[in-house]
Order: sequence, then structure tokens, then C-alpha cells
Amino acid sequence: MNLRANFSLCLLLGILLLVYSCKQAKKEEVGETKQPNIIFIMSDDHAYQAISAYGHGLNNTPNIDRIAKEGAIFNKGFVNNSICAPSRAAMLTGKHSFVNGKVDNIRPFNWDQDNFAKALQKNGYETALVGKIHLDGLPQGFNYSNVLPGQGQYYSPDFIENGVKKTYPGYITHVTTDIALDWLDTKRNKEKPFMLMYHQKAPHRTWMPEEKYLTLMDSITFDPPANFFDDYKDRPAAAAQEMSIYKDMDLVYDLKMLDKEGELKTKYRGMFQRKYDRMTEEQKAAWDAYYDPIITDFKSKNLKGKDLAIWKYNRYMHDYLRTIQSVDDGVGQVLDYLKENGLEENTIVVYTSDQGFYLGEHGWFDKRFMYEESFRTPILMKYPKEIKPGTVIEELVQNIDFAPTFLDYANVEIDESIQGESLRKLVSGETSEWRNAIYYTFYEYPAEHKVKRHYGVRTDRYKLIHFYHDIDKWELYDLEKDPTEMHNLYEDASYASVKENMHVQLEKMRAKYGDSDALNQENLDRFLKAKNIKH
Ligand code: SGN
Ligand code: CA
Repeated sequence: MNLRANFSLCLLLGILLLVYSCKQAKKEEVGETKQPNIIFIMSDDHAYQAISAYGHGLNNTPNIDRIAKEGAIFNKGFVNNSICAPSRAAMLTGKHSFVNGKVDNIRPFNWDQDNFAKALQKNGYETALVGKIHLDGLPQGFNYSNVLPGQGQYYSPDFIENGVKKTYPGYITHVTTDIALDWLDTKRNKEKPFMLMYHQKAPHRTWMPEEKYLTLMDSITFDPPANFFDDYKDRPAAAAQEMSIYKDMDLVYDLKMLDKEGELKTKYRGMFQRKYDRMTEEQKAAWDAYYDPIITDFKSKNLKGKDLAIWKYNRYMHDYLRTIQSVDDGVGQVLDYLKENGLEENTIVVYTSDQGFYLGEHGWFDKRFMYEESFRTPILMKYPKEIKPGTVIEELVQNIDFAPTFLDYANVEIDESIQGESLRKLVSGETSEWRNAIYYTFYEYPAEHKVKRHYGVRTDRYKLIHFYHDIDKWELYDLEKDPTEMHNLYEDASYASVKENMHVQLEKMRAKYGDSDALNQENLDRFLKAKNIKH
């Protein structure tokens, strides 16, 4: 090639480069090409009742509330299956449990299937998973993972960093936050957009607060919810559970009555002793200074019946809410980091829980049921570029919607096998067209807490549930008239047409998502195998 030809080629390339960079700059200005960062914050068993933005008046969560103030709050956010691992699997895959194969906490999760983190990673994202995931096996789809083995421990927690186990000194909620911030600040490739899953263990059982919050709300006495002494009339599955605050909460394990005299010999005392032993001498001293006087007082009172139930409820509420305060602090640190580093405008922040939780409603703790407190989950989301501050969403949204939402914001194709819907247009106010019913399944039975297998459908106003396996019982609720689900209307003649419509809705949902009795009955394993889902 001669000199002139060389020169012309360089000129042409130069012009092309100039045109391209002008176009790019223009696109970035209007936010077309710059993929947003995503921080997906999740805590474990965090009841919406215990987030002040939801207005229940139990506690103060100023940092979580900031997400709602600067963005949106979802008043009807739900899960597909109210238990940890299945909910997380549904979030990662955007698919119901009977499709992704993770139907309960017991069966292994198949990481080989598609998940939104893998899709983002393939499309230019730097991805990380920090904290609780509860899905066995090495996480796939992440440049960095540092996760808890199983449920994790509140004090001196173990983590598995990119497959290697190590123990960290300190309190789990802060350790998790520090790992997340360290990844954001020093570990990630800053040339790329990022997606961080920052997942806390708290406020999961057995609700061990950090030293700083041991006395928080100490002077407050909580009144139990109106249906605390529920009689479970016409609801045999509700009557059969083992998650009663009064009957099933262990005085030592759950309520911290580890007396030095060893007189309170409860079933799970040994289990709690092992958790206590993970503390340093300093931590133990702070712990004992708070709990020992309560233990002495409790032993002297010899409470029985209703008095004991209400005492237990208060003990539970205090510790549960205290663990949330540390979660809220962590959220504040992460939001501050975004602000201080100029990342606020282009970062989507979501706060949610893997499911809701009972704070005394029906007399319970734990979750699992399709009743509102555990079926519902908190969802708060901010993205200054597209979501107006103070947005309130009343439509029925579900945890299977997160995967398509993130992919949509990242301009990544949403595979048609994904069952959730992107929330992007809904939350920006661009559309009000939305689904009018959601579907639910729960399988973990026989198991801890004895909540029977069930599935059901919920519309804006009604809910139909079928409990099966060693029971065959239908329940129907009118949530407008009976928001706390105390009256099963299934046999009520005045609801005959509602019942019929809800059965039609249920069949529609099952057809839409591909569920059937084949999966619900004894042949669950065979069914999953036939669908080629490894487990
Ligand atoms: C543990 C808890 C249960 C809880 C499950 C599932 N018991 O087994 O109370 O329902 O986890 O929780 S404990 O004695 O180990 O604390 S989940 O959130 O992981 O699904
Ligand atoms: Ca959970």
C-alpha cells in the first residue's frame, strides 16, 4: 500500500471513529447505552410489618425507608413459595418452583440452569453474590461469591469465598456489609456495570442481636395482634402447624433464657449453647449483662397460660426487631457509598426479603403458609433515572418478576421460558396493564413446623387455597372483608359464584405456568425427573 492510500485509510478510520464516539456520547446522555448498576438487597424472613415505610408502627428503619422515599414501594409484593431456598431459586430463574425444580429447602438446586446473573454476566456485567443464598453448590453466574454455608451464624460467622471456607470475627450483618462494600470499592472491575446481590441472614431465627442493640426498645411493651389467640376454626391445616409462639418457641434457643444454673432444660438448649459459645468473652459479657436479669426475673415469675404467651411474644419481638436495626444500618452504608461515589443516579437498588414472616398473627412465628403475612414480602425499589420518588404500586407483583426486571433494565433479552414479568414499565408509570392473579405453591411437608402442602391463587380481593397430601381441604377468603383471614368461606353459599370464579382463575394459572396435580401428589420426584430437572 502506498503512502497516499495509507493516509486515506487513516483519514477514513479517523472520521468513522469520530462519528461513532459522537453517537455514543449522545446515547449516553439520553441513557440509552449505559447499562445501570444493580444492587439487589435481600434479608431473610423480614416481615413487611417490621419496615417503617409500610406504616405498622413497630420499629424505625430509616435507611430502608429511604429506598421508598426516593423510589417506589410495592404494597402487594408476593413470593411464589414462602420458604427460603425455593424463593431464592425463583428469583434467580424467574420461574416457579415446579419449573426450576427447587421445590423445598431439602432438594438440591441445579445451578446449571439459566439465571439472571449468568445472563447479565454474559452481557458485560461484573457480578457478585454476598451473604446468605441457601442454595447448595458453587454459585454460577458470579465473578465473585462470598456466601454463608446453609443458614449461617450470627457471631463469628463462616463464609465460603469463591469456594473456600473461612471464619470472620464479629457480627454477621456487619461482616456481610463489609464484604459487600469491599467488593464494590476494591474488588470489582470498575470499567463494567455491576450487579451485586447483598443478602443478609438477619432477621432469621434465632434472632441474636448485636451488642449495640441489645437494649433497643427495651421499655416498649408490644400488644399482640388481634388474632394472636386464634382458634383455627374451619382451618384444619392452620390448626395442625407447629409454629406457635406459645407452644413451639423454645425458651432457651428462641428466647435466650440460657440460665447459668442450667435449670431450664429445653429441647434446643444445647443448640443455643453452641451459638453462644461462638461469641468472644467481651461479647458474652455484654450479652449476659442484658439477659441475666431477664432470666432471673422470668424464673421468679413462673408465668402460665396467656401471661406466658404474651411474655414470649414480647421477648421474640424485641430480639427480632433488634436484628433488623443492624440490617437497616447496612442498607444505609451501601446507599451512602453510592452517593459518595457518584453511583446514585445510575444504580437500581431493590430491597426485599425471601418471604414474609408472622409477628404473632394467628399466634405464630415462621412462614410457609399462603396466608398474607408470609405470602407477602416487602419490595422497595429505586432508580432515579426512571422511578419517581414516592411511587406506590398496588398491583400484584411476585418474586419471579425480579429476573425479567433486571434483564429489562440492562437491555438484555428476556428468554421466553421466564415466567415473571418485567416491572420496569409498571414502576415508571408507562403502563397500568398488569396481571390480575398470582399463583402459589408450597411443598415442604412432612417437615419442621408441620405446614401442609398447598397451592392457590390470589386476586386483588379473593384467595383460594387447596391443602393436600394427607388432607384435602379448600379455603376461600374475602380479603376486603376479612384481611386477617379468619373466616374460611369455602362452604358459604353466599360465596358460591366467587368460589366458582376462583376455581376458574386457579385452573387458568395452573395452565399458564404448567402446574398440575401430577406434581402435587406423591410422584413429585418422578415428575421432576421426567421434566429432566436434576435434583
Ligand atoms: C430453620 C429454622 C426454622 C425455619 C427454617 C427455614 N429452625 O430450620 O424455624 O423455618 O430454618 O427457614 S432453626 O432451629 O434452625 O432455627 S428458611 O428461611 O431458611 O427457609
Ligand atoms: Ca427465609
